Amino acid sequence: MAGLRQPQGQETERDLALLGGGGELSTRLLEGAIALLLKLFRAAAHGFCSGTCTAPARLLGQAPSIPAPDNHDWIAWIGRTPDWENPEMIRTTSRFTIPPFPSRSIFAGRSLAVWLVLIPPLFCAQAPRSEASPATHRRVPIIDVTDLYQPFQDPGDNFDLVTAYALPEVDLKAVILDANGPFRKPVSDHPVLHDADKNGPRDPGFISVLQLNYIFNRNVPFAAGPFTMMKTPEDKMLDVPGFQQQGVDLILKVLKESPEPVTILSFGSARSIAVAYNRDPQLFRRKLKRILLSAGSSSLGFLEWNIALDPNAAVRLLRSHLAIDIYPCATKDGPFSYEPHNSYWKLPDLHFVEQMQPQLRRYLDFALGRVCRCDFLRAMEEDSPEEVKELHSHPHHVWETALWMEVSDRRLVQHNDGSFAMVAADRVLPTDSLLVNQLLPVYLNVADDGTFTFSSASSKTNFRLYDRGDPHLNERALQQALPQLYLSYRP
Ligand SMILES: [Ca+2]
Repeated sequence: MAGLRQPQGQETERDLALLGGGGELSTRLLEGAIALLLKLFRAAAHGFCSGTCTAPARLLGQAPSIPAPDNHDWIAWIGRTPDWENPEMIRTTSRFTIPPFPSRSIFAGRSLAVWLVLIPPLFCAQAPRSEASPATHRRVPIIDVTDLYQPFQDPGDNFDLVTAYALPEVDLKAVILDANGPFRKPVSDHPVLHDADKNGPRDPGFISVLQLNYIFNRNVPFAAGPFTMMKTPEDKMLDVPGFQQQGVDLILKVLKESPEPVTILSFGSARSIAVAYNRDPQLFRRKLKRILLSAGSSSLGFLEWNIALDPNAAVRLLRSHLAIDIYPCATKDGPFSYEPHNSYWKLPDLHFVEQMQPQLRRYLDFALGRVCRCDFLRAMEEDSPEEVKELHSHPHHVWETALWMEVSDRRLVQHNDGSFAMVAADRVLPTDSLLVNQLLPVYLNVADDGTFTFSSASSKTNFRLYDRGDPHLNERALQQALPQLYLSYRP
């Protein structure tokens, strides 16, 4: 998809002349000119200026700062948003990027009449509105570490990986499958989580990754991490079978080869990340942007799942000086409870899956239905049996959404019609209300068992803590906004 995108600002006068070719002032042109003037008027009425604009923020109680559009974002900013998720639209709309309008230098030497002829057709083009997509398309390189299995242990992991592929803001460099030996067995014998799972056997989710590479026409590298726990926080795990070292090696390879720092998102145990760090801490200092860690509890008294999977891994990272954003999954009351600083929320059902792009729908149904087919790629071309739909009526537990909002620089907003959405930061409207969804600097103290406490930081710290304000409002908003996001995904 990246190959289809043209660098911004590359369009020339010639392109504009071509768009205006013929110079015929048709009804469409007049409509376009009127629409342009109306939009400019509206933009001015909303306080559009050369610096920043301040929007009301009813729910948050503080005024967000919305950057004014840069030179290339005019069309997007006033409501004609190219759909970056649709290659056809990228091909079509990328021509409409315009030079600074109309700066003194460009305006000089052109008559107003020329601009009136050239510009209206830009606004007549019927680009679909996609307020959620970003105006720019510089993508954030990420590594996704997930304890995704085939068949699932938590179907949320199979579900969540779609977002790593589909979000236009991220560039998925690798998938690391965090596999834990006890859960590969028919009945797990994990030393702490031993009663939790009788639904095995299973293996790392290679099939899910292959299916998504197939659906998205990608070749995202993937590998499994070690199946066993770290013996100490400093363990480099050089003694585990080579196959299980591939996940660690892949993290190091991506960091080495990336020209810019990479963000790592961790949705299972942090073992592969911690081991990779133990092997090459200097590389992490140079090439890691941040770790977004979905693990732990926001209040003491509960040993959360992702920490319990490998406490030494959590201890290693949380005693390092790496930049880490913590998204606690649980609270003292367990994994399905609500506090301002934990990330859990619940979808009442998955019926929206039925409206998703067909291959993505089949991918999810394949996972949810624990389908076991040799032709697992061809299965993406065939609709699932009707009985799988039954599974869509079950509630669905989610812990991952806030991390994706952060890495894609989206905001959770309520529009003035009452609806909720996750929108790109530069698409927040002056009339939108921002919901609390932020990271607070904290000091963090981790115990040897991986549990941690935190306190507000007044000086430099490498940790930030997730804060969602009212967790029930957050849940209500995400129950609407996440299905919408999934429905927007186009391979
Ligand atoms: Ca997980």
